[in-house]
Amino acid sequence: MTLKSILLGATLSLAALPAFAEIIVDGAYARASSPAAKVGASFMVISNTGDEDDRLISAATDAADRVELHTHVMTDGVAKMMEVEEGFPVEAGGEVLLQRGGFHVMMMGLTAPFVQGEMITLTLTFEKAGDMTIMVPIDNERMDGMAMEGMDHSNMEGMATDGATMEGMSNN
Ligand SMILES: [Cu+2]
Repeated sequence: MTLKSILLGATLSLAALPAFAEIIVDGAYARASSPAAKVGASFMVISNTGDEDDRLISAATDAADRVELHTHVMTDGVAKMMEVEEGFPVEAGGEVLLQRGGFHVMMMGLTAPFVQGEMITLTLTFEKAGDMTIMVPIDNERMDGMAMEGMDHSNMEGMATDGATMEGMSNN
């Protein structure tokens, strides 16, 4: 084999390397607003350390009958949840924050109450990276993010510390 053909081979194999999306999920937790609640939501930080844009397109869990990807929109000063059918984009080298008052994984028809400290299994499906199954701790008491969901006044304290909490998260 000549040097030239070795170099050519190396170039070809480099060119053949596919772009990839490498997904990391951090700080996931799930909560329901009360023990009797039939719906719950999960929040997390999704990072893409790969070199290809990706997208969370769906999620599934056996803890609920149905799972949707939601966001909050303001309509006439009232926060409402809406399904995001195209999913959540996670660009190459970027991250997307699923947090209270914003993007979240919505679980409807909970098969059992969300008990503080227990775990649920959540499978996230990405357009490029495929399926990723994670264990998500239930933390009904967590206060971070913008607590816009519902009219739960116990969240007022959490709202007051939003800025600090979010700054802390982005420094991770
Ligand atoms: Cu929702």
